[in-house]
Amino acid sequence: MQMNSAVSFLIFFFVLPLVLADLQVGFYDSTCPQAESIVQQVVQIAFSKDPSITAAFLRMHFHDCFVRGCDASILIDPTKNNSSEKVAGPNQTVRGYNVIDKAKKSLEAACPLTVSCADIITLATRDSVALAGGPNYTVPTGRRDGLVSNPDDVNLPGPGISVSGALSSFTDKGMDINEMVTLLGAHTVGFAHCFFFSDRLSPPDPSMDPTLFAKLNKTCAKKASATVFLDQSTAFTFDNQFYNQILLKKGILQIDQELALDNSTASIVSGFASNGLGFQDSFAKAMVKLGSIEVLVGNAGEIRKSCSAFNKKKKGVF
Ligand code: HEM
Ligand SMILES: *[C@@H]1O[C@H](CO)[C@@H](O)[C@H](O)[C@H]1NC(C)=O
Ligand SMILES: *[C@@H]1O[C@H](CO)[C@@H](O)[C@H](O)[C@H]1NC(C)=O
Ligand SMILES: *[C@@H]1O[C@H](CO)[C@@H](O)[C@H](O)[C@H]1NC(C)=O
Ligand SMILES: *[C@@H]1O[C@H](CO)[C@@H](O)[C@H](O)[C@H]1NC(C)=O
Ligand SMILES: *[C@@H]1O[C@H](CO)[C@@H](O)[C@H](O)[C@H]1NC(C)=O
Ligand SMILES: CC(=O)N[C@H]1CO[C@H](CO)[C@@H](O)[C@@H]1O
Repeated sequence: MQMNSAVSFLIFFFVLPLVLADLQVGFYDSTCPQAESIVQQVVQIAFSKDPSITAAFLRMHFHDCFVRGCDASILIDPTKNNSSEKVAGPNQTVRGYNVIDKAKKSLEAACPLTVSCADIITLATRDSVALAGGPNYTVPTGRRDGLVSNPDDVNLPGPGISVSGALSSFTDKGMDINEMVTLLGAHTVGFAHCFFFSDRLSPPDPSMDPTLFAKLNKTCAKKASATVFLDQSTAFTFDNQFYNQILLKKGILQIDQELALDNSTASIVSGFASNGLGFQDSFAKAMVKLGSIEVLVGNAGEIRKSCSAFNKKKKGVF
């Protein structure tokens, strides 16, 4: 008897919280049943005004999850005496913050201090991908918001990285070569600024299609902050055309073009280029995996009241 109650004590107070401390589909079903539909409405309005919001969220989600895990650390504004991830070089040009803030405002009105900013990024990304013609996948929630945002933690791969260099940064996060090639398929939407690929223009990169070269050379001559579509064929549609474009030497970023040329990735690229449904299916699975990197769950971290600032510490508790 005594043994039994000791065991149930252990199960109740130790094992159970561990089980609950997992991401799960429908995490907010009882605490905030409208959570997912509130995010979806805000995203739908934003998308109808600017369909490039899909690209904004995809990049934000990637930059959040690859730095300290998916904990919304990317959303923290720097303060007068302290920096944050937003200030780091690779963050440059990440966008979509105002839409996340709008969703948070509606969620705080409906269910105060319940839905994390990390989950808002995840859900908004999912919804915007579906609106752009991509897969509409179910995604587990229950992430908590982080308490640290430090520019020194931002160590993201740059556009000139080699395939093997990129792969080591993905394997560090538990993702394999298939998942990496799949996730880079997100470059089927969105823009790139000239300063991220101008090294391919002088001297001319022989792996670039000459017509594309002429076009980029002209656009980028105007100013380094000019932008071009990452997918020159269907820039606002979430499809597999990115892979067909890089097979035609029409990749914009060096890493994108390398995926089609490198022996370790070329066959994955041609597989996705000829199988749009296969790509969508792989993408949904890889996004769920990306969204679970080093997440904070249970009682870790906090639920932020405002996504761009840590909650104020309670005073006089002790
Ligand atoms: C080796 C990995 C990667 C590198 C080196 C890389 C690099 C870049 C660069 C340089 C840009 C241009 C940014 C700009 O000019 O504003 C960009 C844009 C973008 N990236 Fe990546 N990326 C990588 C992986 C990913 C992943 C995994 C995703 C999402 C799953 C992603 C989604 C996007 C999107 C959607 C854009 C367009 C952003 C916009 O229109 O604002 N990238 N990426
Ligand atoms: C910034 O100021 C806050 C509040 O005064 C303080 O708690 C924090 O330690 C300071 N941070 C740094 C890096 O100085
Ligand atoms: C995705 O699926 C959900 C749940 O079935 C639905 O409410 C939503 O409208 C779908 N989104 C799109 C863009 O089709
Ligand atoms: C200051 O930066 C440190 C390191 O990122 C972080 O732990 C702390 O919460 C930040 N404080 C403020 C007030 O932003
Ligand atoms: C355009 O191409 C020429 C010839 O390679 C090069 O010298 C020039 O720097 C390029 N322009 C830009 C903006 O890179
Ligand atoms: C790719 O494989 C082919 C034949 O298997 C070989 O000739 C070529 O050198 C390889 N290229 C690279 C970059 O490893
Ligand atoms: C949104 C944001 O804060 N972007 C910053 C990213 O980092 C650069 C410096 O590297 C800043 O100039 C941007 O303001």
